[in-house]
Amino acid sequence: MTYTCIKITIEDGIGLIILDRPDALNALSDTLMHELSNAINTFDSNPDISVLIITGNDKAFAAGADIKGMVDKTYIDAYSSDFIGSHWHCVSNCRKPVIAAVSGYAFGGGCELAMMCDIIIASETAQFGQPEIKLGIIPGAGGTQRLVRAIGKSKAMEMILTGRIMKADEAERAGLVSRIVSSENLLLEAKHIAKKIAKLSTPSILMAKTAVNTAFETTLNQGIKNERGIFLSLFATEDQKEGMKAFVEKRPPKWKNK
Ligand code: DAK
Repeated sequence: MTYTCIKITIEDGIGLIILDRPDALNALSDTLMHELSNAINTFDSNPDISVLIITGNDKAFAAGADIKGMVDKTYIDAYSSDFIGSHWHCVSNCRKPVIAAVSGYAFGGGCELAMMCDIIIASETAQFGQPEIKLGIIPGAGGTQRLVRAIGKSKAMEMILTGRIMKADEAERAGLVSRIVSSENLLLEAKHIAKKIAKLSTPSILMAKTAVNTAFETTLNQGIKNERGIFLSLFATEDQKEGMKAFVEKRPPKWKNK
């Protein structure tokens, strides 16, 4: 597939996706979302890639879904087309860890896209918001659910009901982002984290992601049972033997990803 709204590169086991519609503040058009979905699926099935990073530019991660592409849609257009298609779930369906590196606006679908990622790193210029209410709609890609889980009901309700924007420092305090770095270092830091993950044993990384995500889907008891099953299954891997042996022998492990 030829990409016109994103750019991709592969480096050191990291698949980097840059949202690239700067004139529209990276508004998430249908084309962009289809390209993003294609790139994520391609990276997810590439054995040479361990971690994905999604980023935008200094001004915008993404200012939301493309309002100009939605303005004239009728209910029946939306219902009978691929409007709420699987391309909007591409990040949540990705088995490998995905890091969002956010500078500037992450509004509406842009904020939702960041929240679909596993880790959000923000620059000090990042701003998060779900301003859909000001357009006469509500968030449509998980915002009403993921924001509550990330920052709690009161803050999420205030943001969703009023369209209030949250700056990077508040987002960090509220737990939406894992850390804030300078704009110049944003991608560097995201790559640094990605490389740390990429160096570890792939089966345990994939299973850790699955186990953590179960916390959003089930009860504490069920989640702990699920964790126990995954934990025990890792004792069937060669990498568990190697990881523990390497510790005992005081040397770095040589992962086989098996
Ligand atoms: N869509 C389309 N174009 C956008 C855009 C957007 N969301 N945001 C900005 N742009 C365009 C502007 O129209 C402008 O284009 P030109 O006029 O130059 O042609 C250009 O980007 C620069 O924007 P501004 O001139 O407005 O720049 P400012 O710095 O003055 O303001 C701003 C930046 C981010 C505060 C402002 O642009 C703004 O308020 N943008 C809209 C933010 C917003 O309301 N976002 C939520 C959109 S609704 C779905 C899942 C999810 C969604 C939908 C469906 N399915 C699963 C089907 C999500 C919906 C949304 O995200």
